[in-house]
Amino acid sequence: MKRCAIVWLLALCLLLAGCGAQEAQEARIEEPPILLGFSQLGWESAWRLANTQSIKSAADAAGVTLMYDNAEQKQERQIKAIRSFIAYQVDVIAFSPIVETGWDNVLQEAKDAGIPVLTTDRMISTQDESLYAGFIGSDFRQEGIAAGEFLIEKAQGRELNIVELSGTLDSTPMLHRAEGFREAIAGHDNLKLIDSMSGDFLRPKGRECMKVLLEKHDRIDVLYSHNDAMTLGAISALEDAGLVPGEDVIIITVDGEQAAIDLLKEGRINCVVECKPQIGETVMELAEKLAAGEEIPRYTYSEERVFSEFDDDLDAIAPRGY
Ligand code: GYE
Repeated sequence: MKRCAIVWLLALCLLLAGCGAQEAQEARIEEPPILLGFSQLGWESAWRLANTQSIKSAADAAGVTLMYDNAEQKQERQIKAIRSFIAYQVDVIAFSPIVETGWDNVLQEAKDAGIPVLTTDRMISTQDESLYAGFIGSDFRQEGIAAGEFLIEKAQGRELNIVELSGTLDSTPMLHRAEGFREAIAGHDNLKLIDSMSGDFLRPKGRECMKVLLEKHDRIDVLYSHNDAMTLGAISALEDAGLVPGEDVIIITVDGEQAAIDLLKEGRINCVVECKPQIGETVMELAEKLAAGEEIPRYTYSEERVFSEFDDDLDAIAPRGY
């Protein structure tokens, strides 16, 4: 039986036993904290660390008991964590799916156990939409569009060769940031996407991929990178090759870590598309609703902005906190 139904039943018994409204009210106040099982996908970037921090501190502030597991970039470990949350009969399961596919079996088990599921930060792809209650995170397609729109303005019709460093294959940010960018630059024949490699959202891989791309292509004018960690790696590879990032190669990145904003101010990055990791508070609000048996919106998106060399108030950007 659901926790909240037990509490109401208790209150009803007290009333029937002749207790007054005050005692019933007290029984309600003593409702135990909700138990939220949260599976984080890994440690790959400063964005991810800030996201974990946001979830943990929001749980504390909301009085939510958190069962937390970090899957260290392994889907099997996320599945294992979700199974243990089911075994513990948590009130709600939230998880940030490393990739979009492969969740149906374990989510069916959660559904059979009557535990609602919220996907945070990334989405899943399934034929059975009843396997999760909702999603909270960023609109990655919009982020890709914003990156493309910056480039159109920056290019001013010039012919430019673009390379893309994409995130983890089959992950929502990788798929949608790629899609939005292509959608935005479609029809702009001066903008040529000449290559794309996955750097798995990791800084060392960003550096390695950029080296390979520089060896492979005579002329690279633009780097569009799906996250700041890979961008930082790529920038060191460009500098090793004697190129000036921000001048010789236009750099467009996504996330908005402090390190990227600092490079934007120095002119070594041209555009930073913001992606907010601080979604903890909203995750708790949605989890509380789900635990109470209430409906939640199917999609809840963060509001985000773009920082670029076209802004005249770069010094006014508040410390990013990640
Ligand atoms: O952009 C990247 C992280 O899923 C939005 O994952 C997140 C992405 C973020 O590793 O830095």
